Formats: sequence, structure tokens, C-alpha cells
Amino acid sequence: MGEMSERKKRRRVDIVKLLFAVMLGMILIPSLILAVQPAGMKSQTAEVSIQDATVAQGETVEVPINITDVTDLAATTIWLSYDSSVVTVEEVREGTLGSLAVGINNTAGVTKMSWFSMTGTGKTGDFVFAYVRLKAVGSPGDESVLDLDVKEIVNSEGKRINHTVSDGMFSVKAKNFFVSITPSNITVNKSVTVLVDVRDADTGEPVEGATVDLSGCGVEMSKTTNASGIAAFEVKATSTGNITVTVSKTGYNTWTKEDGIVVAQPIGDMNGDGKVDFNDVIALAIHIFREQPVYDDPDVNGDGKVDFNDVIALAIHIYFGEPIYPQ
Ligand SMILES: [Ca+2]
Ligand SMILES: [Ca+2]
Repeated sequence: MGEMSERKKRRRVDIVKLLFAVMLGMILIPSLILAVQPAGMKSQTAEVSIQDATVAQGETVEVPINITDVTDLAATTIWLSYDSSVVTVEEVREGTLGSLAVGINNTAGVTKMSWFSMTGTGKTGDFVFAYVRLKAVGSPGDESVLDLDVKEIVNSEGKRINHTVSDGMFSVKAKNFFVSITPSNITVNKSVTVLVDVRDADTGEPVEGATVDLSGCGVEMSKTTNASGIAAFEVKATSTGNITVTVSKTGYNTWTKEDGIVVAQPIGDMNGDGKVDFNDVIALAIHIFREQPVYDDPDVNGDGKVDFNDVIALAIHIYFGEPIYPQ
């Protein structure tokens, strides 16, 4: 009995020793391999990378996936993952390596690409693995990582090639408006046609379908620009101050100007030069007789008619200080 248990004990010790040996081997062998590898080999690390891209909403761009500093490349499979609410893959073209097998799945947000050497001989150098056409489908300012996942990269002996991976970033660019407001200075309690002209800041082309909001001085209005990029408002402000003008459209940075339209009391500045003097009397007379435009309310005496009595009232105001524009 005692002999048996002694043999069992010895066998257990042997098993434990063996386990230790295996564990030591697992720890030591890979580091030994690395230490044995020549220095020149270590520096030859291939890089797999994709370019960053910034694209206007709805537009596309082609970016390369590069494999550089590679030695004896025989086959590789690379997955590109992305947020498909921001960017989708429209097309994949072969790069400088040659033809690819491609599977695009924009629902899942992943495009799978494979290449292998038809001849079996490996390729050494810098290559474009694929040209990927990306479309910006998100909103301005949205971003998605272009996440590369190298599933396989082997040499002609079927050995895995050392490599690093450099992911990219895709951004949806916002466009800018160029907005002009005519007139931008109006008088209180008087209905005025205000034109808001909305253009693309880069191209100068009219922007149709932009929402233009006016808010302030008793005015709350909203309109959409027409094919000429114009929104026309009949504005009648009930108090003095500023009307905020806001222009918005998907794909554009929202444009806001707090003093987009300035509402002031009428002072009789008919020619709009900021001063009230005899030139304004002349401007009002010309307005009445030749229908030239004026910059302030022509009904100077406030009787609801625009006639020569207003010219006289303005002249008396200038020379004798009599009040105008009765409330
Ligand atoms: Ca004036
Ligand atoms: Ca009048």
C-alpha cells in the first residue's frame, strides 16, 4: 500500500514539473524568437492606413487604403467599418496591387475587401490596396471613424506579416450661407417689404428651400427661399429694436444675425444719410413728384396720405423744431 502511494506521489510531482516546464516555455519561447530575430527584420513593419476625409453632405470622395513598407505580400483581407448614418461606401476600385474581391454592406457599416497574388509571388514596396468612394450621408459636423481591421496579411510562405494599422476620420462638412437683407433698417409701425437673399458662400449660387425666420419687435415670421434664393416679407414692426434673422437648411451652418433688421423711430431722414436736413426735404419732394424711393416714412404729418403737406411739415420741423410723426 505504502509503495503504491509513494509511486502515485512521485507521478504527481512529475506532472506538476511538466506543467511548469510547459508554462515556462510559453513565457520564454516567444521572447526568445523575438530576441533571435535579426534587427533588420524588426524594423520592417508594414503599415495599413486610410486617409481622412471631409466632404460636404450628399457629396462623395475617393480615398486610398495604403499598404506601405511591405515585404513579400501574397494575400490580405481588410475590413473597413464605419458609422453608416454618417458615411457609406459607394464603390471600391482596385489599387496598385490588382483586382479585389469586395463585399459592401452599408446596413451593417462594413466593407470587406480581399486581395491575393494570382502568381503566388509576393509584392514588396508601397501599394494602394483599394480606392474607396465614400459618400457623406450624415448631417454637417457629423464624424465617423474609418476603422480598418486587417483580418489577414500573409507572405508567400503563408506567414503573417508584421504590421501597424492607422485608422482614418470622416467628417461631414457644413456649407455656409451668404445672406443680404434689403432694407436692413426700417421704421416702426410701417409695413415694409424686406427681401432676404440667400446664397451659397462658396459658389454664390442662390440657395432654394432655405428657411428664413424673423423674430423680434412684434414680428414672428417664417418663409422659405424661392428658386432665386429670395424670401420676401411684409414686415410691420410694432416696437423699436432689433429683429433677429435666422437662415437654416440641412447641409449648411445656420446663419443668425441678431440685428438683421434694425427698427427705429422715423426721424425724417428721407435720403438715408443719417442726418435730417434740407436735402431730406428735397428727397421727399422728389419722392412725391417723381416716385423716387425714400428711406423713412414719407407720411411726415401722420395724416395717412403722402403729399406736399408732408414736405412742408418736414421743412417746418427742420427750421422751427416742430414735432413730426404724431403717434
Ligand atoms: Ca438725410
Ligand atoms: Ca401726410
